[in-house]
Amino acid sequence: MTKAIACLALATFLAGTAAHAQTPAGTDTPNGAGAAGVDLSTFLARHRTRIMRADADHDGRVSRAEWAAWWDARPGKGPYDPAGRFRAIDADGDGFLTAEEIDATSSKRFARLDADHDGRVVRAERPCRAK
Ligand SMILES: [Ca+2]
Ligand SMILES: [Ca+2]
Repeated sequence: MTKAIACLALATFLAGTAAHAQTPAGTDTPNGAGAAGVDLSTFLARHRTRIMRADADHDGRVSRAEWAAWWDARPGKGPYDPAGRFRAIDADGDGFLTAEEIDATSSKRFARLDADHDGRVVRAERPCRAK
């Protein structure tokens, strides 16, 4: 179950970056979707940038209301469970997502995905693409 949710979240994330890069799905790209994989700093920066797009008032953190409004405006594109995703990232439970909290969550995910611990996550290590 946990893996399925992570898989969905990752698929959503990858779909977002693929669309952003304007490359066809499944094409190897220099920005990390291909065989070379992504390193931790790229992975963190990408997640942080993506989540911080919801920061409507540009105060450097994403409130629960900003998060909800962001995904409400994009039906079908958000995480499987936006409210649950918010709670998962909001480590101190103050109702705001900070860059530090986003990075901490992304670091844990990176560590889980990096099966051979070489510091890069390659396509074969991504749960939805390993078949
Ligand atoms: Ca904000
Ligand atoms: Ca917080």
